[in-house]
This record gives sequence, C-alpha cells and structure tokens, in this order.
Amino acid sequence: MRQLTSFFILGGVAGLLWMGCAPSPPGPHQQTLASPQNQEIQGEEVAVLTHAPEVPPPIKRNHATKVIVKLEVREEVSRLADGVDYTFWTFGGKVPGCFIRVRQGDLIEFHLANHPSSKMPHNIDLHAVTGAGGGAASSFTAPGHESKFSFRALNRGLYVYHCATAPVGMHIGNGMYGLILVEPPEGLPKVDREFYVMQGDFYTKGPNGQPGLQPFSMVKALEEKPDYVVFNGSVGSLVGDKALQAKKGETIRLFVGNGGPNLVSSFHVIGEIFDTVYPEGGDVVNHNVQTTLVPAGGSAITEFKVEVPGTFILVDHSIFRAFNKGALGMIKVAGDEEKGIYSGKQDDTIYRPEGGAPQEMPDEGAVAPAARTKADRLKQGEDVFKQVCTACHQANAEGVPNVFPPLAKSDYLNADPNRAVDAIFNGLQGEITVNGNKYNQVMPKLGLSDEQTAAVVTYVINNYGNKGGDLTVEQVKGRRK
Ligand code: HEC
Ligand SMILES: [Cu+2]
Repeated sequence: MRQLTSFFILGGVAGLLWMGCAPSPPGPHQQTLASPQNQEIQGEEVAVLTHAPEVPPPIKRNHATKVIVKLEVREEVSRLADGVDYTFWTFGGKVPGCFIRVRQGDLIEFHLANHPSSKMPHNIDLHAVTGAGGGAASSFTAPGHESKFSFRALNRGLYVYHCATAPVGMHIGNGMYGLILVEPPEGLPKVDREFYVMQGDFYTKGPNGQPGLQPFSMVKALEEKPDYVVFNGSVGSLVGDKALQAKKGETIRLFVGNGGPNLVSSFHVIGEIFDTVYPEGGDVVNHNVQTTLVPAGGSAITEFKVEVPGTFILVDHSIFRAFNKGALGMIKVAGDEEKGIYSGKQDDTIYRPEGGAPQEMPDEGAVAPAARTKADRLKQGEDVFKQVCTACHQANAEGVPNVFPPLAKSDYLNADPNRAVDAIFNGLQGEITVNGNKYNQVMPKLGLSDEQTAAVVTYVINNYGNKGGDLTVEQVKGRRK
C-alpha cells in the first residue's frame, strides 16, 4: 500500500501541474482480456509519475490509450552525501528521473519542459522508443521552452531513458536518467510491493567526502574513476528511516536501472536470493539468482519473497562501491523470526557503510598545458568547442533559430572576437543581432580557464566561415574583470 498512499497524497497536492513526478488519478479499470500491440487507441490519460523509490500503480486497462507524459527538466543543487552538495540535472527534480509506466501498444504524447532557471538545453532519449535517436532530436529543449513528440510503445520491457545533449556523458553524469516500464498487455504478475532503484556513478572535483558544493570532474569521468556510486541519487538514500519497508511473507519486485554513465552494476541483495529475474528488463525469465548484471543504460527486474524478517542490504557487489562509495541500500522486513529458516542474531549496525575516502586519489593533474602556438590553440580549441560550445551552438556552429545564435559566419563575432571572450568570461544577455536576426537569450558564464578561452575563440574564428585571426593567452587575460 505504500506506493498507493503516497500517490494519493502527492496527487492531492500537485494535481497535473509541472511539479516533479506529480501523479494523476488512474483511469477506469476494465477486466476484459488484453489484446496484442498496435490495437486501436481508445481515450487518453495523463501518466502517473513517481519519484524513486515509489512506482506508479499497475495498469489495469485492457486497451491501448493515448498517454500524456509531462516531464520537467530542472537543474537543482541537492545533497550527494553528508556535507556534500552537487548540482544535479534532473528529469522531474530528483535523481533518478520520474518513473513512467505505460502499456504495450500505448501512444505516448511526450512533453519535455526545460525550466527557465536551467543553464543548459536538454533532451530525452527513451530506450522504449522505436525511432531515430529515441526522441532526442525531437525533444531538444532550450531553457524556458517545452517540446512535444509522440511515440508508440511497440516493445514491452523495462527501459532506461536519459538526456542525449552534448556533452552526453556530462548530462548523464549529472543525473539525467530514469526508467520507463512498458507493461505487457496482460500486466505483470501480482506482487505485494514494487520499488524503483537506480544506480549511478558520480565524479566530483574533490575526493569522496570532501565537503561543500562539488563540481563535476570531466577528468575523472573520462578515466571512469567515480568518487561516488549510489542508488537513487545520493549516499544513504535507502538507508535507516529511508530503507524500503516490507513484511515477512511478502513478495517484492525491484525495478532496477543503471544510468551509468560508466559503470556496470553487479546488483545483489545480501541475505536474499532472487526467485525470479528478468535480465536486462526483457522477456527471458531466470530463477534462483544471487547477483544480476545491470548494464550502464540498462535494467533488470528482480522478484523475491521475503521469508524471514531482518534488514537486507542492496549492493553493487563490486564491493568497494558499496562500502566506500555509497552503493548501498536497505530493505527492512518486519515480522516474527523464522528460526527454522534462519536462526542467528540480527544486527543492523554491522551493515553501516564504512565511509572513509579512498587512500589515494587520482591526481587531477595540471589543466591542459598552456597552448603556446596558434597551432596548439587550434587543436585545444577544437576539443573545448566540442565539449562546451556544441551543447548550445550545435556541432556545425549554426546555432538553433531564435534560441542560440550561429557562431558560423557570425557578423557579430567577426566585428570583434573579444566579444566571444567576454561572453565566455562574463556570460552574455540582452538583445543582440547576429546576421540580421535578433536574439534575446542568456548565455551563462562558462568558467573556462584563460588557456581554454584563448584556444576556443581562436578555433572558432578560424573555422565555420569566420574571418580568421589569433588570440593569445596574454590577450585574453587582460579582459578578465
Ligand atoms: C548554455 C548554452 C551556451 C553555451 C554552452 C555557449 N553559448 Fe554562446 N551563446 C548562448 C546564447 C543563448 C547566446 C545569445 C545571448 C543573447 O541573446 O544575448 C550566445 C551568444 C554567443 C556569442 C555572440 C553571438 C554570436 O553568435 O556570435 C558568441 C561569440 C558565443 N556565444 C560564443 C560561445 C562560445 C565560443 C562557446 C563555447 C566556449 C559558447 N558560446 C557556449 C548560449 C551558449
Ligand atoms: Cu541534459
């Protein structure tokens, strides 16, 4: 009942507003037999969305319908670990993104809104979509905009969705992933509890445990050396009071996802055996499994009956991740002891995370060496351009009409290349005219070093049909305020 209770509370407060995973009341339930995919679409409803670990209620419809999904992207600062904050990029306000539940054959009308306070454009690639990019191109959404596209849920299964805006690794690394379940027409077997658990790896400038607001580390992400590996977006999200709850004798279903961006999870529950696993969230059924692999960008469904009371620990069995980096959660099962099945003293405390930073941290190393020659700058600048500028100005530097001005053949830029330096150092807002078109948007301050700035501006003015030139690190330095 846990999920239903919170569903009604949330529903009352939030209604159909853009408020995270605000659910809406379920449609009428019918009992006739399910029919296969590609059936006639009857009626429409607004999807019930939930934040982890809650899961929307099972679908009782016996026909396909139009399901309206409204998901809002927000860039939010919140807790990653005790004393450690992080600017998460989210689908619905939290990591992982809202759980979406539809039925095979449904037509999904997807609305992706990007909150005006966002600094970045975002989009969504749902692995449940049959269509180029999984919806990515159709859902590219600038801050303060909303996109709409539709798709038919042809294949059943448990699918990951994620942001696919460049630099993709950074968007996923900041928490932009979630799960969408496409139920078979006949539904899934009934269980007592369903929960949503999604793993992710995080890369911070400071080592594990270093307090304060930690920025994303591209260096560590490239090396695949995360400081944090967590379930549901933070260390301890499923521990203590926030542990998943069940009663002895109940059957639990976990919808397990892995957003990555890099690691594969060896998902295990200490003290339990999965009676049933749907590996990779597909149709194959496996039984009596100890540990199941959950690929980055993949999922698994596990089911198990809890025959004895106690605290059962969810881990990524790559075990340093569990005890030292955060990939640890709990299921507390209430009830009288079953000495015939398990006799022994039970103690929650032995499972407490050891915490503690790794003994040695990789050296962040110097930032890229100062680009001394124009050739160095052109080369380094191309990397910066791809990693930073393409997110908004696009890979071909043509921009997006009305939203992001072109850097290609830009008369605004060619009139004075220092305009690019100033935009990078200080941000740029207010009305400007580029090649005869007006833009009135906001480019955020980018926090690039003097070297990176000299390099990227030199690169841009020597490419994409611009007039050429050279900017040295010294020249750029002089413009910092
Ligand atoms: C988060 C999105 C975003 C990123 C990332 C971004 N820009 Fe911009 N940029 C904008 C917006 C929006 C404007 C228009 C601002 C306005 O309307 O006043 C703009 C304007 C500009 C302009 C002036 C207009 C023109 O087209 O010549 C230059 C030059 C520029 N950006 C260069 C860059 C460079 C170089 C990078 C990468 C180092 C970069 N920008 C990264 C959003 C971005
Ligand atoms: Cu994104």
